[in-house]
Amino acid sequence: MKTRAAVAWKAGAPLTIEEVDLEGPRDGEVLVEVKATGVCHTDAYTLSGADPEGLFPAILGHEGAGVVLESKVPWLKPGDHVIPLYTPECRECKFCLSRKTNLCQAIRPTQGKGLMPDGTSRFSLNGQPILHYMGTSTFANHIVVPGIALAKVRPDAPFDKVCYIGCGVTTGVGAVLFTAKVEAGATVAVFGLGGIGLNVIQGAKMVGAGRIIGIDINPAREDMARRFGMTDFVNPKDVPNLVDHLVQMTDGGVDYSFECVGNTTLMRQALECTHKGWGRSIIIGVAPAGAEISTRPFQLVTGRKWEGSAFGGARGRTDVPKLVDWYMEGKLQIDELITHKLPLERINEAFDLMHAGTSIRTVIEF
Ligand code: NAD
Ligand code: AHE
Ligand code: ZN
Repeated sequence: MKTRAAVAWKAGAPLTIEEVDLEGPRDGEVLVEVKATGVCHTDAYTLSGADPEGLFPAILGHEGAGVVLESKVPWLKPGDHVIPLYTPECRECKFCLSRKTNLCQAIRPTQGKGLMPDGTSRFSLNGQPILHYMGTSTFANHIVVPGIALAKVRPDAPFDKVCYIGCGVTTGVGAVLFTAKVEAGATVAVFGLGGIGLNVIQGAKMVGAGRIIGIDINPAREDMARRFGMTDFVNPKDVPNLVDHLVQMTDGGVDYSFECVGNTTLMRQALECTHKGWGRSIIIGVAPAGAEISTRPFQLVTGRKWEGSAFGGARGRTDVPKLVDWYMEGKLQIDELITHKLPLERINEAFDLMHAGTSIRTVIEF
């Protein structure tokens, strides 16, 4: 079939809207009509050329929601509403069976090469293959994805809101609930108050954190963050030493910190502002190719822990439908974070709004 898609031809170049060819689903695969997709900073990161796995030409996008049109797996049927999962859940691999991680590896090698599990692409244009991205490619109106990479969600949930659960909401809220398991009363610092950081704040509020400190160089982020539960705001530009400032504010350091920017200097500061003996710092931000983190090992010897979180530690097919329910029950706020909506033809503006710090999330509706 033909479908409309925004194609990334090379690093740093604007996306162009093309009518591409899409082959139908093979065994274990599903054809989905994408109804809406968010634009996450990770799409911008890959488009910039900083992603070692960034291959071109490709159809980016990994924060979508849509409807099944054709299914070659028994657990999905046409008409089902789904959220594509860049972290699938096969429930059979060593990783899924371990119960220690959400990082299902069933299709990870081909996914990282922009290919379906059989090593081929379903997208092409004039006979030239176009690569998939993160196994999802939600900047296309129709996609073929492995059935293990789809969460079935309730049919009354609005696509233009729950698409954000496909990455940002789950990543932020999940990092608090599933990765860190923050307890009520804890002091939390959130570095970066964008589409991910605000969801970390939302998660921290949900679990009853006592104090939630937000850190961002964009002062415009303060209002929204306070509405989501931030109790204190720090602009690093206003303090001589960010770590000292945070440690003094919190009588020795925070219990948990979350880095939601992808900046290795901030990652170090996020670790070093945690409390001696028990502080835990969770890296969420994605750093450019070749970047490395450093600290004095003494920071770890003295009881701090440095960790990371992908997709909020969520098991997609199991946990994503629950987050959709929480949104529908009014337990999760999403609407306020979707600051802009655009048609696919204007998708490049979504990246401009993100880089200018004007948007939290832009959602593209097909
Ligand atoms: P965003 O652009 O919406 O937000 C980034 C925020 O960081 C902005 O508010 C910006 O002002 C702030 N910022 C930038 N530099 C800063 C600095 N030096 N100090 C303090 N604040 C600073 O991006 P996003 O969509 O929220 O994504 C954030 C990061 O998380 C990205 O690196 C993205 O790739 C990554 N990410 C990771 C996962 C995961 O599973 N680990 C999932 C989604 C996104
Ligand atoms: N391709 C990059 C890594 C990118 C990365 O860390 N991705 C996150 C999700 S970001 C969503 O917005 C992730 O889930 N990582 C785990 C995985 O298996 O990719 C690189 O550096 O190579
Ligand atoms: Zn993302």
